[in-house]
Amino acid sequence: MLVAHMSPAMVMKSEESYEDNDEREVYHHQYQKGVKQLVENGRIHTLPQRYILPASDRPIITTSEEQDDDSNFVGNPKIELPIIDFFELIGPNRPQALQSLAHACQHYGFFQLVNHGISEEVIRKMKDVMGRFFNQAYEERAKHMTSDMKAAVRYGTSFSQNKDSVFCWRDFLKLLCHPLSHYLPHWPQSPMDLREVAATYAEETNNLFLKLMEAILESLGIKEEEEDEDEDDNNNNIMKKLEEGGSQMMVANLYPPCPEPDLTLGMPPHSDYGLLTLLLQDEEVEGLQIQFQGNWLTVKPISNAFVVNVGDHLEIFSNGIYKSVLHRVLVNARKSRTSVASLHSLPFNCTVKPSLKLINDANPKRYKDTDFHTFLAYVSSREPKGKDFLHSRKLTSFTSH
Ligand SMILES: O=C(O)CCC(=O)C(=O)O
Repeated sequence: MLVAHMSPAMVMKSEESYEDNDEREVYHHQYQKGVKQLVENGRIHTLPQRYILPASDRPIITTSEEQDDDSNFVGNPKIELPIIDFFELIGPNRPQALQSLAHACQHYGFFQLVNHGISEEVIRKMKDVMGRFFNQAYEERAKHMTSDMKAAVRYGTSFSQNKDSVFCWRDFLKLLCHPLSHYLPHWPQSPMDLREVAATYAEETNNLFLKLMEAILESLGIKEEEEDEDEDDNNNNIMKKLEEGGSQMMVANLYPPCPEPDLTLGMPPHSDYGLLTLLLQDEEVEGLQIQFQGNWLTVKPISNAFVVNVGDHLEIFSNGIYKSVLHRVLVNARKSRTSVASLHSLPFNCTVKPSLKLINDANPKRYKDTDFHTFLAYVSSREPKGKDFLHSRKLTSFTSH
């Protein structure tokens, strides 16, 4: 527990000023413990060097006219994401709802899902238990710290903790979910109700994801029964594979108040690797921004809605018709922010490739086949940046987006 004995003055010392390797090691070690621990231990008033982004990567945080001093909201231009009403999607208005879904996935890569049928109680309990997880003593949280990207549970900080040259202002808890019976015994036992609450949430979000995927396939003009039985095409019967047990990872994010939010980010620009992500935003504290027509725009939270986004696998599967869009997270000087993302895709051992139904003369095959191991090898070998992985899967003649 070296860090516990450090004075606030040491916490604020700049990296360059360390005299020997032992001292440098302490400095790095403490950042590995995460931002919550840093804030609680250090009472810091300026942002440590380790979190300061180069000027070109910093967000521009403006204060809007409506924003008074007590506001929890950051300024910046907002985006109203398309709203998809799940109730419409499963009712007689399905054809129109499918058109809206296709438009959202094609032009925004994001939408707000309302009337999704997951109860307010399930959502409230999930946010609450994740909040209580982060509020535990560091030693309890640290039991789940690991750099093993395949671990059933991973508590950590920043974006890619072992690779990031500049750290992000974020701590996280990642839980692998499927098959639940396999992963559940590894999940944290404290808080006591975490396993039960998170398991219910995982099952309900997975069921919702399956219904959304059916709608997405239909919106792409793909009907399962029409798919070829060609055994070489791993994308055949995608729904069958997902129903038998796709991959699901839940990520709870914590962004504590940050002394200089205009110098850093909670998460850098990134896209998600899977098919779809279902995100529960903090209803009171904005932070999520998406890149839209070249600008960074802040997503206004809607109470009890899921922000759903297209991941890299869906961009590949749809042969580029649906877009996996860059997004990032701003942090806030006054309020802590939390979010819970659920990332869904094919089973980890499956290959993802453009659907044969979506390859034709007008839209030739745009992406190489890929799998989870290729993704892990890629992200383990370098500092992840933007949509680099997806770009690495592009066939060289198509580099337009
Ligand atoms: O915190 C958020 O709103 C977004 C989180 C996110 O982008 C992620 O978990 O991939």
